[in-house]
Amino acid sequence: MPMPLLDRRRFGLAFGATLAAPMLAARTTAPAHEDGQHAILMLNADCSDTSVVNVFAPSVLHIEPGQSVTFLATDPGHNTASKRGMIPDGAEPWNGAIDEELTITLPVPGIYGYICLPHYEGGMVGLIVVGNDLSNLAAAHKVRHPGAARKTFRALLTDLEAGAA
Ligand SMILES: [Cu+2]
Repeated sequence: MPMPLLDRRRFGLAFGATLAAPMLAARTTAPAHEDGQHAILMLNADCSDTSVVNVFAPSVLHIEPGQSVTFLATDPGHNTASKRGMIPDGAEPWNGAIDEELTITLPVPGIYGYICLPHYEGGMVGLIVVGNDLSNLAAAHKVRHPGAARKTFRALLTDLEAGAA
């Protein structure tokens, strides 16, 4: 039976209010904040498609060199770690603890691939692009991954190359 209009509207409002912040952050290209601060949410489900579980939002984030990104432990059970071979030469790798709210600063331009260790095989991975520099794209493409991470990284890198992310 369809929901009465009023109830549906009320549900929609409540739903929208609860998810307003994650929805904003889930856009693939977040605008640079005035203070140069960015956030990536570590989520148990994608807010735009809850059938997609364990995601970073946004999965691709563009920032300027020297800006910072904070990984927020919005949902429990996740971490963030840079993926070897998927960060630019001379860049510092990172490896956060589970549920750690980790802030990293990225002065070196290029593509940074990172993973959530518990959900790596499930495809919980993401990219940060610093200074719109795609010069390590080919190198990033060559890195091997288990399970769904292979498909997810390939899709993210292909979109990036095509200018779609
Ligand atoms: Cu995870």
